[in-house]
Amino acid sequence: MTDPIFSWIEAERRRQEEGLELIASENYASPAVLRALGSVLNNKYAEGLPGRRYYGGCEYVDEVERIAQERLKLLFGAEWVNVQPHSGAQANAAVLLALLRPGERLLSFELAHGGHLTHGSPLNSSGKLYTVEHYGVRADTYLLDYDQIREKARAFRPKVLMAGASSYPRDWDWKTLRSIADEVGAFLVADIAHPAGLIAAKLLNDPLPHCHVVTSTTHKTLRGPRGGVILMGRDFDNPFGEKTPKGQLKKMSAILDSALFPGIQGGPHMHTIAAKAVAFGEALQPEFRRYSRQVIRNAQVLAQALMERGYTVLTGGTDNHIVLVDLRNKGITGRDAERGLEKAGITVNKNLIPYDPQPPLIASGIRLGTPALTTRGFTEAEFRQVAAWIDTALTHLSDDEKLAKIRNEIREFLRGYPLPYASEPVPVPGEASA
Ligand code: DSN
Repeated sequence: MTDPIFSWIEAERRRQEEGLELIASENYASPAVLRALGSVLNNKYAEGLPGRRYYGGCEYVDEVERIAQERLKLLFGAEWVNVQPHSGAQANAAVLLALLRPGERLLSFELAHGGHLTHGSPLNSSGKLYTVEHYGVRADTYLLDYDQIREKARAFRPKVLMAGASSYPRDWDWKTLRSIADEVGAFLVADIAHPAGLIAAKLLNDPLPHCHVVTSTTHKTLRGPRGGVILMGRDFDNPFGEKTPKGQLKKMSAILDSALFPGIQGGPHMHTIAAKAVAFGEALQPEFRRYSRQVIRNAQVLAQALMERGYTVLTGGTDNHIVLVDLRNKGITGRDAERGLEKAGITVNKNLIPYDPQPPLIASGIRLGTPALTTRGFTEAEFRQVAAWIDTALTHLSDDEKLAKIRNEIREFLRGYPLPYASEPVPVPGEASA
């Protein structure tokens, strides 16, 4: 008998194929990326770095990791990289462990305004280990206020100034942030987990020339396997002023490497590193730039089409792949919108809006993202249709029949945009077998 797990995988493959995927942090990795992920590299232990491992038999995985490093450097113009973080959370934890001692000060973007748990939330190790202060967006524009960040930095004197977001639809001014960091003697860390692919495609401001350290995930706009990376640009060689036992100055890159392993991780996941290398190779192709341009255009069209239908899009639009919708004028909560849209075959996440009167599990908004559907071939016309479906679903939230009708319509429509994944020859749970 087949393990039922494969039936659930097939059910999930179908769900991905038959619905509109609008979660901003998700994407459809290529079959080549999935092939590397499902490879025998899963079986190999390889603590250490290429050429300096704690295990034998690493000659082939060394090549894989070197290729991943070289491609990533090329993609971002980085001087130094580490491709081993299991995900963005581990990349951030390692960087903070490298740059801060317990109790030292971290200034970062407020979680409730679009920041991330790993940037100092009290629920995360970053908030438990370090002394944290946050900056946020302005209440009138929902935009970052760099004067406010400078003032906070002057008063708080952080050792690390962290930038980057999970739900901020605008670009970041890295140059100004570096001037603030330099003024107060802080390290500037950028977490580009969300817009990484758009930055690699040179469509958004580039943090590498300005930030001491950059972290990212590899599975969102970058469209690779679930994973993380750490990068450095011009500051890669800067010493911390810390001395080795032999009295030599330690390099920042060496401190970051050892903060990740053995600091917080054990063996690197070599199958994921191979899949990262495949994804970086794909992102280096001219096609990826075209794709990324379309991701932004689609988000802008989606924002515009929703505003034309009376929705409040925060900041009046977007520079990237994210559209944040404040649903208060429609009298709908984020939670109810997420549930209703799911019934209509549209997957989104409820999202706090800055200064949200609702708690996180209810929230006043939804976050929409265009990377996944753009991978399926959606352009401006399809995204106008997406806005129409969202609007119809949100205006019929208690009409299950209407929501089911939209779901069927979407399923039919998506037959024209197939995913390149082979189906598992197993029965799907809940379906009568033929
Ligand atoms: N969970 C990711 C997101 O949805 O943005 C961030 O970690």
